[in-house]
Amino acid sequence: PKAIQLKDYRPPEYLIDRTELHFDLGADKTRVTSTLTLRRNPDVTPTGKGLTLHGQEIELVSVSIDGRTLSDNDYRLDDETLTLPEAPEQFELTTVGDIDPKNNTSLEGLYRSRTMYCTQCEAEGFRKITWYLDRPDVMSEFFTTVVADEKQFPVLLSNGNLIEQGSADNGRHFATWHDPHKKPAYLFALVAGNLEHIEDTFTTMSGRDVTLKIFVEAKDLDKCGHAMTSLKNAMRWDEEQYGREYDLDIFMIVAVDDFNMGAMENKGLNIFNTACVLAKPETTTDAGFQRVEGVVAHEYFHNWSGNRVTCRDWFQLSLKEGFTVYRDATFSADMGSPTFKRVEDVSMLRTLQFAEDAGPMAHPVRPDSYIEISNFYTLTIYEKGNEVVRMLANLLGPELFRKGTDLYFERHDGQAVTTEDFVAALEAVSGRDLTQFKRWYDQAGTPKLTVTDRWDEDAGEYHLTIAQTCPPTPGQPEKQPFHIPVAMGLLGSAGSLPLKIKGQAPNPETDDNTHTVLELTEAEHTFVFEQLPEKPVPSLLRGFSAPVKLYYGYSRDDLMRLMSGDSDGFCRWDASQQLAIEVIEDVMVAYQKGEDLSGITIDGRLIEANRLLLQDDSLDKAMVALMLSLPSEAYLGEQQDEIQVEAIHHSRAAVKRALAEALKPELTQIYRAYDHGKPYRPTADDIAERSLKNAALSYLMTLNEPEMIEACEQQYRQANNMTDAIAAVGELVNSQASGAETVREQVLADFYQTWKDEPLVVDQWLRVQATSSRSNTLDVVHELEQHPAFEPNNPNKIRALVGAFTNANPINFHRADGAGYRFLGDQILRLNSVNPQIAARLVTPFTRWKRYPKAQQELMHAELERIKAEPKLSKDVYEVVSKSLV
Ligand code: DPP
Ligand code: ZN
Repeated sequence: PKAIQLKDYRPPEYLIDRTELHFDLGADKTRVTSTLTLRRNPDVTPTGKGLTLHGQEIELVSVSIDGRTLSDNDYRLDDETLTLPEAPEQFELTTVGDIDPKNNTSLEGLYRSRTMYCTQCEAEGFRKITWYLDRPDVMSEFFTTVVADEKQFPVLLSNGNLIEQGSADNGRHFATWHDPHKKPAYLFALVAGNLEHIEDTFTTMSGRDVTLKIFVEAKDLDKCGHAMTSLKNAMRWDEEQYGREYDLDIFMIVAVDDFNMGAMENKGLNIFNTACVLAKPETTTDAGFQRVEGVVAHEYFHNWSGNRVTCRDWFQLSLKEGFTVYRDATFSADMGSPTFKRVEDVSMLRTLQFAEDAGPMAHPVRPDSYIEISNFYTLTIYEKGNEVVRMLANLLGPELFRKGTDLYFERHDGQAVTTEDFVAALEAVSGRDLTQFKRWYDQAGTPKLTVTDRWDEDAGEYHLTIAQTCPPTPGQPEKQPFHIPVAMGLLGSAGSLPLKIKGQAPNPETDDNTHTVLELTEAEHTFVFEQLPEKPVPSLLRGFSAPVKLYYGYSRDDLMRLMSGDSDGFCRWDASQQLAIEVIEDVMVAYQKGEDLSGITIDGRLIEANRLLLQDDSLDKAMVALMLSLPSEAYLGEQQDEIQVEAIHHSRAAVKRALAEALKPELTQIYRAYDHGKPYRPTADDIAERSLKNAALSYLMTLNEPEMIEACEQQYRQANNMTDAIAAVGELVNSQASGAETVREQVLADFYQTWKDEPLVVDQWLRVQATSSRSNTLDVVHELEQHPAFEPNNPNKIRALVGAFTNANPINFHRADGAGYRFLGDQILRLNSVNPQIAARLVTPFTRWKRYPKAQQELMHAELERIKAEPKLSKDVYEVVSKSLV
């Protein structure tokens, strides 16, 4: 397979003004007739090579130009293209082809999911439907007719507005849709099925009524309300925050069970993984409710950031994704708890994106080459892309940023553009030179800030020096300094200190008396703070103002001061995590020496800090829950030079147990005070309360006491919502107590019996077992693979069982005998031919092989080699595996 390079980008030689599609959904095959109105692109000098269209896995029936059928000599056909060497300047091209959606297990193009037909065209799925210029800079007006059996497929949908419908021969019917907005093929969608829907209306800011419909299978009709509310909130928010109004008379969402990603922003017809749209308290956790709200908003926001203004080529993917994640993250923050949302996002970024950025698949936010674009729907494109937009928004401040996005949308409406164009609009409104800032788009790797300081008691001056470096990444041995905003303040013994930087006037946009943003542009800067009454503790990177790793030698007392006294919620939380990391690392040293960890004493400061948290009624419960939670094993691993899975797991567990012992009265009180009969609401306050209570339960369960096991079982049986139910199941599944065995078996069996007809709940049942830290988990996973609940080709099931075991269960996945690795290798090889995208995603844990001790490295390396030796390796898997082996 060959790499595609950004530097090879050329504008299209032909444009498609009009696209007319006719789908005949047969019992067996589907016949697609496409009529394209083509003309030469006046801005491009002809290369004389004619016209080459993309097309894959389509059986050609006929090709004609302006109504004249071509003979075999008039075109060339291969596995990926159809070439017309003698294409005229301007013409109508009709192709007829047969496709086989029933056997399309890749879930790209047109495919069958349970009883319905649906499509997924981003990034390059449209070429599996018909021959086309399947690239985002070719935008066309679409007319789509679908013909299908009326009984089996009463609902026929596509993009835009329904312009005609009626009956056809043999008990069939048809519908014709017209999308007046020009769009690239990746935004095309079609759905045919026996679906029910809920309906609502939204009146836009200019007073137009838009019909909103959410289509699902009949059994899911009771789970659409939250998505509808979220959609209306998102529509209003986008009007208020960005001045963006919806532009069609109808907006539709369809839920499908088999879906490679979360959801897809097809124009006017979003298609969603059921996991990202269905929600009701009995079946959906708090995290699930929040995910639905966030994803519904995300896809809706794409209507402007993605659809009206789209990407020139796939290297620009973050243009729409980074910006849209930023939009949905700020939306979710507005709807719920901003600190909670920020901490959640930063945790994910620092654990998973930082790992990606330090591994063989590291790539810039705007990559310059890829083999398979599906492999680039990454945390870097989405989450680091979000951070880059967030930095821009913060550098400009809210007013200028809004002016900048207004200009961007106005300038580029209906165009396919680049990240340069986005930044240019922000430069134009602010007068700022963002040339250096743009390195964030071009240079991969996580910058590292090393902070040192000096206190000059006599002068009352505090000297803060910040140096930046960035490690090499594939293809980029050397890095230029980044433009890094460091939001900060200084803490004294009684709270925030006034800031006065020598030689610098305060910036009224970002500074108050106690908060400022330092802008780093050089490899090293020193800032001198004057007129200080005492030696301060610096509060750095407030709100996580830049996606960097920051090193400063905080003492544990400094961390306690930040935890209790800083004005920034993020920094308080981060200090709690840093303190916990240090205490866990103390225990790791003891573990490595072979000491018994069962009754180990830990640094009392961690206990005291947590006691204060638990006793302070004035604190936001969300903050308490967050600060009380220990850093994950994955994040702890990220802090180590070499990841010692067992040491991390056992030391973290020992610290958790020691905290539970010391804080048992406080934790018990929180647990007992919770009213389990309270009606469920997914509000920020209630979510925080549940999360704190379940954190208390989790601590107390480490004590292996019979009354807690009983309480846990009771919580499961009494729960009126899935958050509490699954939290209890999770604790029982992980419990090492001998008394938990019987309860665990009963509860798991009861859970399955209760929910076996709800696929999304069954996913949770699989996940909770796959992530158990008990030592027989791999055997359980093998058994579950044979269980009727596990559908081997359904992405959600694969993620719930295989993905959860290999990504979220380090102690069992990294078993010394390599059995966990072999399991993953087998799954990747099995899925390679079934669904290459999903197979390639599963490789991720293996990409980190160099981070582990030698014995584990060798075992993982052997699995990568075994996969690479597969003769029919998909491009998707090949790219990840071959880059990992470099
Ligand atoms: N463009 C889609 C999304 O992120 C990818 N599935 O919303
Ligand atoms: Zn997106």
